[in-house]
Amino acid sequence: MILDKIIMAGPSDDDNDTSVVVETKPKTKRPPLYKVMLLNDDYTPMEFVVAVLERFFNMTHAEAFEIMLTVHKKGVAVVGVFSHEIAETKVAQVMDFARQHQHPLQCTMEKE
Ligand code: TYC
Repeated sequence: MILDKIIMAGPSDDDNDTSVVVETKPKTKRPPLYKVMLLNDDYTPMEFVVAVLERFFNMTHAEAFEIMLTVHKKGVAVVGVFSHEIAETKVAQVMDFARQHQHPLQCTMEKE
């Protein structure tokens, strides 16, 4: 915690000063975080989604398979939480990779 000492001096600085210690919040704000989500569809092969999660989200095969099944059953799942810039990069990488393979897989981001 930062302590700011404010000296309230009288007009003539005649040694009747009043000192007030004011506590101020440190104003270092953490950057906002963004959830990256994968959406289900009826056409993207399960193994392709698993490969995406392994390649771009550094998951093991078992982790990737589990998250893929969650998306398949529930329609959507958070696959990672990142800074705005990293989240944007992940979304672009997934969307490019899906487009290259002509799969309709959708990846989006949303502020946490
Ligand atoms: N529902 C797809 C299928 O049955 C699999 C799938 C899972 C697709 C997750 C997209 O994000 C997804 N082939």
